[in-house]
Amino acid sequence: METEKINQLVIGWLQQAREMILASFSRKLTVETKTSRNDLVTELDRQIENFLVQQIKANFPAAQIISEESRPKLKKFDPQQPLWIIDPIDGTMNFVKTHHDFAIMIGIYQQNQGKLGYIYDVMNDRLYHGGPEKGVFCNQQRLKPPADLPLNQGLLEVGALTLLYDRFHLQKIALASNGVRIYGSAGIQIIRVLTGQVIGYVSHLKPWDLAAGRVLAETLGLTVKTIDGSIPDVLSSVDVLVATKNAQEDIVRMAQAPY
Ligand code: 2AM
Ligand code: CA
Ligand code: CA
Ligand code: CA
Repeated sequence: METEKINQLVIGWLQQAREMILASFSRKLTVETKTSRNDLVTELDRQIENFLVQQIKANFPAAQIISEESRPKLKKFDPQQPLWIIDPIDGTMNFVKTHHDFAIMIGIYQQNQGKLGYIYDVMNDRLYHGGPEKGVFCNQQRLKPPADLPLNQGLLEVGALTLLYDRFHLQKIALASNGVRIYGSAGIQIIRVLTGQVIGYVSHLKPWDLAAGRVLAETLGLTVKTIDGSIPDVLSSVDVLVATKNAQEDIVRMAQAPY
């Protein structure tokens, strides 16, 4: 199926998923913990995931699917076939506590190359979407590549735990920026890099946290690198940096400094 037809289908599913989320605010939700008291899953994470997986399977029988709440095994994928990577609600803690600053994310890859990415900022009704064939859009508006500013000329988004535990000198790196911001959703934080509001985002991410944003960031000429400056594997959990090229060089250099 051609890219634009896939795109129209996915946008329609995401709009339906948003309606499910808005409708859920009028009832009490089931919330469970996973690995720790701060690692949550709600009935909506599962409902959105099931809905998207059903739609993909019905329309694309050859699709391989990785989605967070199905606890996927990450070894068995054929790079020749399309791979859909889903985070049904990114920022579940924000969803539960604030009803704001969470996203639905889908990344579509083939031969380890990103084809299409979707980050839906649900509460602001802003869908960031696109890929190398068509460019990157916020709803209907095309995004321009952000200015290539260095670390000391912009704000930096980070993962809270990565900063609090001071992994790879992140506190020093954050102090070298114009200031640190922590929105608590990888998707929302990557959007802020895409739009040039911040110069980078650094965190430890799982494949579904990065898949969508990676396609969009690379399409806009931003870099997506591990903290030691190498290219992240699509199926690995990594310390990763989505940033302008200049900020990426600054951050990797500081992260590699000896203790
Ligand atoms: P999630 O809500 O989809 O789990 C919060 O800092 C960001 O880190 C969110 O994007 C969140 O995605 C992600 N994250 C990944 N693993 C996490 C964990 N064990 N606990 C909390 N957030 C996690
Ligand atoms: Ca989660
Ligand atoms: Ca996530
Ligand atoms: Ca999630």
